[in-house]
Amino acid sequence: MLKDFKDTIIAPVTGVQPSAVAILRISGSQAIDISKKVFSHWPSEFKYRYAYYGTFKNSDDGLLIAFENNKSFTGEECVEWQIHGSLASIQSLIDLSCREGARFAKPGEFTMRAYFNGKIDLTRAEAIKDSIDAKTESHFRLASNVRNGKIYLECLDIKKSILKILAQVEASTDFSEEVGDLNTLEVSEVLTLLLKKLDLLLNSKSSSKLLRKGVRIALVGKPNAGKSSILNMCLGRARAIVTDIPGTTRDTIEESIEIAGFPCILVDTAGLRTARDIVEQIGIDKSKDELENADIVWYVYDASLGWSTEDQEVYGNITCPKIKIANKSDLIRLIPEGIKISTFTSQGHQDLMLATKKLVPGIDIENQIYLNERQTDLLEKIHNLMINSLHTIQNNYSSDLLSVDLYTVIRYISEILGESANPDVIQEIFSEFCLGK
Ligand SMILES: Nc1nc2c(ncn2[C@@H]2O[C@H](COP(=O)(O)OP(=O)(O)OP(=O)(O)O)[C@@H](O)[C@H]2O)c(=O)[nH]1
Ligand SMILES: [Mg+2]
Repeated sequence: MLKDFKDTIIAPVTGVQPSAVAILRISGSQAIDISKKVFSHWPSEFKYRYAYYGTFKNSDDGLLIAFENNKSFTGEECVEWQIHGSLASIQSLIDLSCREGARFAKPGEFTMRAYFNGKIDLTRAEAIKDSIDAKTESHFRLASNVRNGKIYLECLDIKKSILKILAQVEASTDFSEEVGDLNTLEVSEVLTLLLKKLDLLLNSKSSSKLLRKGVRIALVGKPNAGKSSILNMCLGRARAIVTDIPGTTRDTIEESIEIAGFPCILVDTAGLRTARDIVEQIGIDKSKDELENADIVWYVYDASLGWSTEDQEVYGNITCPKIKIANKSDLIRLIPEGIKISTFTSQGHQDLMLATKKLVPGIDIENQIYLNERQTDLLEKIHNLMINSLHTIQNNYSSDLLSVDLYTVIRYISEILGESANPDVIQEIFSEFCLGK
């Protein structure tokens, strides 16, 4: 899916300004010409991928590095200017470049060009965004694996094997006298192996989903049990209001933390009781929604008051993985039910983390593949078609049926890789990128 881009585009590729240094990237057929006009020390013996120090036309000074199209990120001539990261310097150089014929780049436009210019396939383009969005190191490393071609290579492998089967099917139909009948045993062995490969890929789908959306942990319990105090203890700061008045928290509060390499969202909720007013009722309804939507529930009770029938009623109805937390354990001697916590002394904090880790699926950085929803969806369709194909071959049904299914598999693989993806899908993917990427 190659495309010829006429415009030369420019944007800062570094983040929040002001900063010590900013990098402006200019990409397209005029990148060098425009750079020559704004950089006053253009070297007489210019070389690509060499850093040159000099002054820019807006009187800033910095470095310039140019990349030829087969070595650049975008697959076009590309020049990067490292300048002072002041808004004024950045804006004036962008204005100067636009006057010389460049245009300000749209979000994701550099990566989109890299994709259309055949530098990367769609899975690697998506992984660039995932790498930028990653909130934990393990998420970043999994996204990097995809960026380095893990899904791309797996898909190419599957595609190659399917094309081979299709060639055999066609040869056995068109030239049966020369090549003989289709070796159904061999084909079903290959299909079985491919199905195992797909199973392995799809095994990562639930942990990929959790990495993407974060593990939602709801802090639930009666008023005054110490839910907000536990939230604050886990964050290491006083995020939620804590008082001894039951019903202090009225709305849900969400904050991110990392547990076992997973981004987790801790959700503090309003204490469960018969509401005293409409505001509290809305808060309690939200707490009940959180109970439904959570991946894990931390059920908190006041250990000094003991485990009540109301606690048991709510706790017993929680269907997702749950942890019983006996808070205020500094107030009692007896070992209560659940994990003993005191937010006053931080006792039990580590135990809580360890117990939660056990409920979060482990991450195997080497073997796991980070899949997004688009890829998962297509891989599942491929998986179903392969099961059909295996069924067709094992029951000696018409080889036309086999061809139709396997050609559809090829089409779906091409969609995963972006070789034949719908333009609207492509547009949507790149529109979610940040500016300068
Ligand atoms: N002794 C003792 N008191 C605690 C502990 N944790 C919290 N408290 C106290 O218990 C009271 C209630 O704490 P919160 O964290 O506001 O309780 P909550 O469950 O969020 O209450 P609501 O928002 O009303 O649902 C406050 O006075 C806290 O200081 C603890 O570990 N030990
Ligand atoms: Mg509270």
